[in-house]
Amino acid sequence: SASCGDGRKRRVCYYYDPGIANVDYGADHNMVPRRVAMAHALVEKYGLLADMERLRVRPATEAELRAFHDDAYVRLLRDITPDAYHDGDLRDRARACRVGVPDPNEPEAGGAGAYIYDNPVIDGLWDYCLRYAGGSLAAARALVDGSSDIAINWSGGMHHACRGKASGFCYVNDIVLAIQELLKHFERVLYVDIDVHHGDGVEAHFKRESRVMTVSFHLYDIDRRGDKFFPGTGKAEDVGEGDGKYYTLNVPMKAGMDDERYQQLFRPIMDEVMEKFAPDAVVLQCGADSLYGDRLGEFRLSVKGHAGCVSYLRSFNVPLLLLGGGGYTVNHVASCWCYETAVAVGKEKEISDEIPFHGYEHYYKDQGYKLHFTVPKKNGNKKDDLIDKIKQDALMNLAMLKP
Ligand code: ZL4
Ligand code: CA
Ligand code: ZN
Repeated sequence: SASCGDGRKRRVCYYYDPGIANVDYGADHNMVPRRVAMAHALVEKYGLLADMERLRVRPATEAELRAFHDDAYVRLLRDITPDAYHDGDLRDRARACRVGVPDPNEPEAGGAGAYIYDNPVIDGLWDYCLRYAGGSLAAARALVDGSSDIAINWSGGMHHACRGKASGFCYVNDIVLAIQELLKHFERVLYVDIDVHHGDGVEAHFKRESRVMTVSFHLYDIDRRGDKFFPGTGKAEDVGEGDGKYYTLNVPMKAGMDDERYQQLFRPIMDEVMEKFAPDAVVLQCGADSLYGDRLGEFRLSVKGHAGCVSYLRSFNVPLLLLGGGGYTVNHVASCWCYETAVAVGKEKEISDEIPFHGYEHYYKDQGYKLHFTVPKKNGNKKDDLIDKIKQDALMNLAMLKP
């Protein structure tokens, strides 16, 4: 089995489109696309661009989006603007697709109305969707044409978007599009999702497909007072259907997961997945809301703990697509994706813990201007019996996979 973080070099390509950094979901919204510009500024100042090929900025086309999304939804994303929303017909079409402009006179209406806060009609929405999807497609093609071993698009990873509607801050599912692109060349594609939320949109699309295996690690809590943790799916019993039965794996966890316990699950489970499924390409959604201190997530991973997943999968020497995703404490997100870029090129031991001057250094005051924030130790019982149960459930499902 694999040894962690071997020193062998990889050909890495990197996608960054500055056009995404200025997108604004709204003043109080948790999703802040500027975090990708912050990560990029760090990557640049640490000198990591010299070790990667920079992919050309290439927005997706309408036709490319239609490879997954339905026509009516693509047309809506193309036509809708904050202004156009307020007149008549478009408003109803938008609401049906779960996008909208929140009404201040109707704070958090029930039903579809509530989700409009999650998926607002923002200025430049169509352009934004084409740009982040274009990045994931370009990255996938760099693996398909064999020019790279690892391809990175931190602005992608929007795992909740569905065929005909937005969900959970995600409008276009760039992951499904990228996997479809990889399937044109690779026989089997593995999707791994370490965002704190369940990767429901990707799972739903491939749950009947045996050429794609999806594995999501996430916080699962339907028993909380008031509400479930979003999206409320992803229990261990959900294993896929038909030809795809057992090609879906869910690893539901409780709040408070730390590096040690996360890796106690991630490594043995991924060892088994890599051996049984033997993928020809791996897509890793690196949602950074599983880090300690996230505004939405409730895990306690350090940057090194999170990046341990990247180095572990990298060590298998299979073409690897790295995507972003969630991440709502922007300094933590930028630290994490910069460090993971360093892991991809094999230079994580060489980059200094001192945040360089790069224009966003003031965001790092609370972490002492260090790349690695500290995770306070938490005492109390470790509930390792729970970890064992989660691991057993996962390994039992994997045992059903034909080798
Ligand atoms: C907000 O404060 O759980 C949006 C979203 C906007 C501004 C002011 C509006 C106030 C938290 C979240 C009302 C907001 C109510 N504003 C939002 C069931 C919900 C219906 C909508 O990382 N309300 C929905 C989505 C999740 C729900 C998580 C993770 C994406 C990813 C990949 C998506 N939706 C309840 C919430 C705020 C807001 C404050 C918010 N929304 C937190 N969690 C959700 O997996 C990128
Ligand atoms: Ca996940
Ligand atoms: Zn998330």
